[in-house]
Amino acid sequence: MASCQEKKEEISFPKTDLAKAPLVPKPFKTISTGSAFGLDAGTAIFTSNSDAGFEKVGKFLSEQIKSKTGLQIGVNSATEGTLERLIYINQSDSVELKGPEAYQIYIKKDSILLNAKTAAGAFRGVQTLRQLIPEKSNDTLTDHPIWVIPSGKIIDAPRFEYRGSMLDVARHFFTVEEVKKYIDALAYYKFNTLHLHLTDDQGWRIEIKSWPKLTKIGGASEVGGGEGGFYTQEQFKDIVAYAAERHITIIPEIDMPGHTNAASLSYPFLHAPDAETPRVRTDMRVGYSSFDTKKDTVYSFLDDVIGEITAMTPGPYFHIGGDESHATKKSDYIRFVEKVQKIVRKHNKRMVGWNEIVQAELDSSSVIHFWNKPEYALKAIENGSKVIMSPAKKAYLDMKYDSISEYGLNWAGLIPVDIAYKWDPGTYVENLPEENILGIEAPLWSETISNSEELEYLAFPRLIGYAELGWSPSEHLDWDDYKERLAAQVPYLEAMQINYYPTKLVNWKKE
Ligand code: TNX
Repeated sequence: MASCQEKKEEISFPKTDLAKAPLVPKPFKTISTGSAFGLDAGTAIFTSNSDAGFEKVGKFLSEQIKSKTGLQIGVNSATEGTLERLIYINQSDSVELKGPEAYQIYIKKDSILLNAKTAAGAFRGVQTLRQLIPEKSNDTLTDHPIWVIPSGKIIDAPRFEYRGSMLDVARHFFTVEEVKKYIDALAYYKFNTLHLHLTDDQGWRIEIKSWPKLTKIGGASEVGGGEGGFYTQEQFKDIVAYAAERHITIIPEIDMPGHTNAASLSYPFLHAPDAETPRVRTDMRVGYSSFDTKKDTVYSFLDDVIGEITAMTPGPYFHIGGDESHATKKSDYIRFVEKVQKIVRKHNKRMVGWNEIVQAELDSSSVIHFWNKPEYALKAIENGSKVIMSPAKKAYLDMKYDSISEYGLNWAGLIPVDIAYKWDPGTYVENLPEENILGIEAPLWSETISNSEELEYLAFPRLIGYAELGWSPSEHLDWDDYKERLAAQVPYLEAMQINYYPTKLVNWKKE
């Protein structure tokens, strides 16, 4: 040990400034102490053993260190003799940790201490550590490579409990691998939810064992005439588990009573006689399909569908869509939403629906997903319901950046990278109190995109800004400060082979 200590003394680090690290989302509070922790082959990770989740978080960190630096860092395994520096991930019940996702990091010369109440909090803190590890080692400080991590203290907790994105796998199908790649990026920026829009007029993407034609017939098409596709239940469970390992909850959406052409094409009894007759749809129109809200068999069908899906999703929510049901009479729509809410409650989930659902009488546990009408979001207050903020004009990842954007739509306007960042989800809907706001979600509709490269072109870099809007306190939301930190994300995006739109608004830090 004595020789180790001497060795440590020898390293004299250049002066550092933790507060200048380009972290996204920006932490609640950062205090610099000017020195450094040298990550090298002599580092070991140890974790609390009071909660099995902490060791998993330690292993995740070890894997990420390996892929970034090549270092093989043991978790709860190093022997005294080889241990020079320590990263300790500690379960703590400290009252200073506000909420399950809060964490604190103390970085000193000989140790990093990461405190969190829950494994989810530890996982969020690990993302901060990943961002603090430099791309390149310093090979001149000592006789071996060292990755210099600035010393100091970070105190952090999210502003909103719900920070999500949505992927429309219905208009175009995305493979399990493509969804996992998106989940990896969400995790890096501390998102905790991925909403999957699993069904629409053009396709049904989730296997339902009691109604096999949904995927056999309804899964075989997509926008533009491609072959479509669907997830088997095993594949869907695999996505849920992959997300859960990253402390991300999957929210499944079955859109209804409109956006149901693919379901009604598979089982014609579902179809409302007044709506357009089901046929394979590969166009982008909306608002022409509807379930028959008067038939009991439609509700027993939905009980089966909701039952099978909720059995595979551990998260608290089930999303019923409910948007743009222009082919359903208003009174029928209201009754339908109220009946489906009962089914969702029966399966022990909280119902989420696009903002139109407030026309129905809602349970206070149901969540309103705001996208276009502020007056609908405000109705949530009367009801005691929470609201997810996805204003189309600011948060829709499928809107074009500018008039020359390759992909995307423009019905809600163009959304350049600065406009996507310059709004506050806490005050966007006037008179909606922050305590009614569950959080923020950035939806990515897929009419114009069909693979990871195209998806990433629309999502990045805007998604990174939404991560900060959901996590960081409003005092930290400053475009000029943010755009510098955004520019520094290039090495991560390149290492992960994530495509992004290189907007001229940002001075990208390319090699
Ligand atoms: C509106 S937003 C829709 C979707 C489209 C999207 C395209 C919402 C709840 N419904 O059906 O895909 O616009 O931007």
